[in-house]
Amino acid sequence: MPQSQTILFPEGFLWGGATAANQIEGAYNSDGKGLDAQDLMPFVTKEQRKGRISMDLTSEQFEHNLKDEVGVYPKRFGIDFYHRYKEDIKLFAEMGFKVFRISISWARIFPKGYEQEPNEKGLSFYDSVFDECHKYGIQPLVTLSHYETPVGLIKKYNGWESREVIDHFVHYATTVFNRYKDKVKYWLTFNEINVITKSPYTGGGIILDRAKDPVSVGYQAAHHQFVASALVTKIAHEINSDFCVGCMLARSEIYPGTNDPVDILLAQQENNLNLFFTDVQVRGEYPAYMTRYFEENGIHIHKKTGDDELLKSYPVDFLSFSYYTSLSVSTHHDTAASEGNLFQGQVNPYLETSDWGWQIDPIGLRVALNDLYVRYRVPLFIVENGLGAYDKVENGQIHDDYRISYLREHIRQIGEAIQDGADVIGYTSWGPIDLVSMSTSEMSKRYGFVYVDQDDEGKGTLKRLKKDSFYWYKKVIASNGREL
Ligand code: BGP
Repeated sequence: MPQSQTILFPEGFLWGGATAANQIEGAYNSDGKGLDAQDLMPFVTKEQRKGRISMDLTSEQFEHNLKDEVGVYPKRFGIDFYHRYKEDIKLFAEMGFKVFRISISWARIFPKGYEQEPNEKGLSFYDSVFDECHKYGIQPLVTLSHYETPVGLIKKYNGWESREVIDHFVHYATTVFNRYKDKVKYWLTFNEINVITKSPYTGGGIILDRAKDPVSVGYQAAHHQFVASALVTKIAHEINSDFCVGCMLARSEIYPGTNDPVDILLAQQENNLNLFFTDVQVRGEYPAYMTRYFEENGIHIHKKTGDDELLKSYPVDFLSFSYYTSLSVSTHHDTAASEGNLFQGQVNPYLETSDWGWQIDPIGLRVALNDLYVRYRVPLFIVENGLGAYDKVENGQIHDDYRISYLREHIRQIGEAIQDGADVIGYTSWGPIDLVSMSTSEMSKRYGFVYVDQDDEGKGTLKRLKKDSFYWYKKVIASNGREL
C-alpha cells in the first residue's frame, strides 16, 4: 500500500488533548457543585466486566449509590484538576498544545440542573481555566455535556427521557455561551451522542427500569438531544457569529467479517445505525433507513410539530468524533467478541489488541475519515483517540514506546486521509494527562503524556511526571506532524 513520504498537515491544524470534567476535576461536591450521573458510577474490575461493560444503573443501584456519600467511587477523585489546572495547563503548553478539550460540568453551573440562577463559583472556575489556556495561546474546545447529566434531572425527569430537559439544557448552554463568548470559540453539544441508545444512563441519565417505553427510550432521548442541539446551535450563532458548534460521535468503522454479500449488507446496516446520529445533526433530517428500522423494531418516536424544520435549519458546523478501534460483524462465525468501550464486534484476526482487548486499527481511522468526508463534506475533528495501557515508573521515568507507536500510526493515517482529500481541522488525543477511566473508573488504565501518581483507590501523591511520549508529542506538534 503506497504511503506518503512526507505527511502534510494544514497550517493552523489544531493539535491538542481531550478530557472530561468528571474524569479529571475531582472536587465533586465543592463550591456548590451538585452530583451528576458519573459521580454515582462504581469501580468495575476487569473480572467483573467479563468482556462486557455495564454503564447503566438500575433504580436500586442508583438509590443505593446516592446514599453513599463516603466517596467510594473513584471518579469523584478525578486527578484534582480543580485545584491543579494551572500546573496541568502549563504542561500542555509546554507540549505546544493549540487546543485543549474539556467539558463544563453542568452540575457545577446548575447544581440540580433546573435552577434559574447559575452558581457563580462554578462559572468563575471555568473563567480561570479558560484564562489560563489563553495565557499560552491555547484554544479551549468545550463539550457541554460529557455524560454528566445532573442527578437533579435524573430524579425529577428520568433524564433525557423527558422533553422538559431540553429547556433546562438550553438555559444552561445559553448561560455559558454568554459568559464565555469571548473566551471559547469551539463547542461540542453531546459527547458521543450515539451512546444514548447503548447505555441510556451514561448517555442521558436515564434509569431504564423507570422508563415508560424501555424499547424506544434511547431513540426518543436521542431525539430530545437532537432538538436541544439544534436549538443551542441557533442560539450560539446569535450570541457570537464566530462560534463553531460541532456534534460528537463515537465512531468505529464497521467491517464485514467475510465477503458474503449478507455480511456486506449487515456491515452497511450497522454503519448506518452508527451514522444515523450524524445524518440528523449534519444533514438535518432523519434518514429513510431509520423509518424502516423503527417500524421493524417497534420503536416509536414522538416528535413535535416544528421539530423537523428545526433540525433542518440548524445543522452543526463541523463533525467531531472519537476513534479507538474498528469493529467487524458477520453472520457466519461466532468467534469471541472483541472489546471496545461501548460497542462489541467480532475478533478481527488482522489486528492486535490493547491491554484492555480493544483492537488497534490505525488504517480504520483513515477509512473512517474518508467515509465521513465523502458522506458529509463538512470539516472533521478527531476529538478522542489514544491507547489505554498500564505504565511502569522506573527511576522517575516512564518509557511508553507502545503509546508513541499507537499514536504515531494513527496520526500517520490522519495525514494520509488529509492527502486523500478529507478536510480535517484538528486532533485531540484522549487523556493527555492520566485520568480516571470512563468505563471502569480505573486509574491504572492510563492514556496520558503526563503520568499522575494515583492508584485505583484514589491514593497517591498526585505528582505529575512527564512520560517519553510527552517529548515525542511536543516534537510532533512543533513540526506540524512532519516528525513522527
Ligand atoms: C470515550 C469517552 C471518554 C473516555 C474514552 C476512553 O468513549 O468519551 O470519556 O474515557 O472513551 O474510555 P475508557 O476511559 O473507558 O478507557
